[in-house]
Amino acid sequence: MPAPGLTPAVRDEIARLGHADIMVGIPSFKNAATIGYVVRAAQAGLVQYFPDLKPVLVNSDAGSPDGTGRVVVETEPPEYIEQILLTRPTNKLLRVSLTYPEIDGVGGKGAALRTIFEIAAALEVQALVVVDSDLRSIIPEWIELLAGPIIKGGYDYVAPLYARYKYDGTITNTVTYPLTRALYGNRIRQPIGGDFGVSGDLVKHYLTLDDWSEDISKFGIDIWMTTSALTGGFAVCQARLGAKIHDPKDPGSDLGPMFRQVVGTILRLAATHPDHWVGIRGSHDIPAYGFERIIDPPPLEVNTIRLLTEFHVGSLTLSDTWARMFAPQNLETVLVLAREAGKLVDSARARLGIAGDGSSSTPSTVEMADALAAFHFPDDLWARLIYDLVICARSEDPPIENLVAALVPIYFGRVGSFIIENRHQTTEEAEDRVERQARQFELLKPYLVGRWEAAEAELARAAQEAARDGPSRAAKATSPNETNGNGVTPPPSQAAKTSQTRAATGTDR
Ligand SMILES: Nc1nc2c(ncn2[C@@H]2O[C@H](COP(=O)(O)OP(=O)(O)O)[C@@H](O)[C@H]2O)c(=O)[nH]1
Ligand SMILES: [Mg+2]
Repeated sequence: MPAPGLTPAVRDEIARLGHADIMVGIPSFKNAATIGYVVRAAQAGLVQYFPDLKPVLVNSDAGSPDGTGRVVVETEPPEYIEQILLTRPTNKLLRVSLTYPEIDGVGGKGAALRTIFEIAAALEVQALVVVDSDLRSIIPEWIELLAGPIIKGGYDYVAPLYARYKYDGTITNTVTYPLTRALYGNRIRQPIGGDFGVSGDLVKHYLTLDDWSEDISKFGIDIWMTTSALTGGFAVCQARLGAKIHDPKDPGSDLGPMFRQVVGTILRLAATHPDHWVGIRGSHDIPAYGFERIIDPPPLEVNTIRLLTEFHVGSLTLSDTWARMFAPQNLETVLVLAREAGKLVDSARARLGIAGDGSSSTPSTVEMADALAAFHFPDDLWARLIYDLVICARSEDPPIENLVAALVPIYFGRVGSFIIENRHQTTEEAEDRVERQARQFELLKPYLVGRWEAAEAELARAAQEAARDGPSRAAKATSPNETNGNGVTPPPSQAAKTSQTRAATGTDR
């Protein structure tokens, strides 16, 4: 990636800090209420577990108006930690809060992390630990769990392993885990967990990559970090952190943008790295570091009727866009499922006495899921749809972000089905279903590779023909608009409709 043009303030901080062995980086945006605890836990972890290393803590803030940065520099200092833990580290811990520069006018978690990478590289750290600023469940040991494998074990990338409630982490469970596993052959259970350990070498590798995008500057950053570690050939492991408890997301507005940024990024990366996945079949376990944890994650409620309603309504406005995205037989099955979802929602509403004007109280997750029990969105269909989108991502036209936006209602249908299927299951049993779906992605990998190779062969054939017939034909023959790379001729001007897709689900990534 190109140098982001660090601000003079950031350069001054780098000069002041000079060098460090280990760094904790914390991105933030309006987290004044929670970041103090995260800073104290991180300080305690650095002091307690790495007393002989030179530590630094950097908060990369969006210029939050709620005083997040002030909380970071005013919360109890490292001396307080030394007192309560009765330790005397060799080096004094320095801490900084700064406002990160946007990247090409775009701010977000990814832009915050890029500044953190720049600082970590300039300070020549051995290990960088990144943790979110809204964490409630972080304890000092997390710093050891995320940095230990790098400093003691020679790993470059440490992904988190959390205990999560069965309905939590749906972007992870439905897309990033199974797709990362099937594409690259690595079973990284939380590829977008948000809390990571990164070696100094990998930080420098990140800074050399030149594929930064708007999505990566936002919530695409996590899957970009994980995928870039894999495609760069770095040594990856996982760390058992226990439960992840953090700020819940606003169901109506927050998850749709995150889904688009994360899924857009994973698809774009797949399309630009075929050499890293076309030849891979099956998958293997990734070593896990840290002692086992037995934790019951806090439950959460999900409005399943709303999920299936979104799926059905999406089919009414987006079917033309879907026709550009999916192989014909997959499209047909999705449309049948969406109709079925609509009918089941109508009868469930009647059975549960839910008024259309929202005046009635919302039934529980189990009540809704019981009323919708006949709905089932098969694993293999979901895998094929995601694979169809990998094929679409080969082309810039239509932009993959429009197609991913049009995928959101189908994702809601898939999540609704998962909740219905697991309504009476334990979290462990639901986990078996996540595994079953991931195996389905692996089983269908030949479908993806077959379509990919056919599209490549078509491109090569067109290029050959064009070379033979002259330049004017060349432009026509290779235009991705013709077939969208997936063999489906698109009707005109459908992209605009994708903006109608609205985000609404009750689950977190
Ligand atoms: N600097 C910065 N940090 C952000 C921004 N958006 C989110 N973050 C941080 O990224 C982390 C993860 O964000 P969060 O909203 O908790 O996402 P989730 O945990 O994945 O649901 C938190 O530490 C946020 O403060 C942003 O626009 N700028
Ligand atoms: Mg969070």
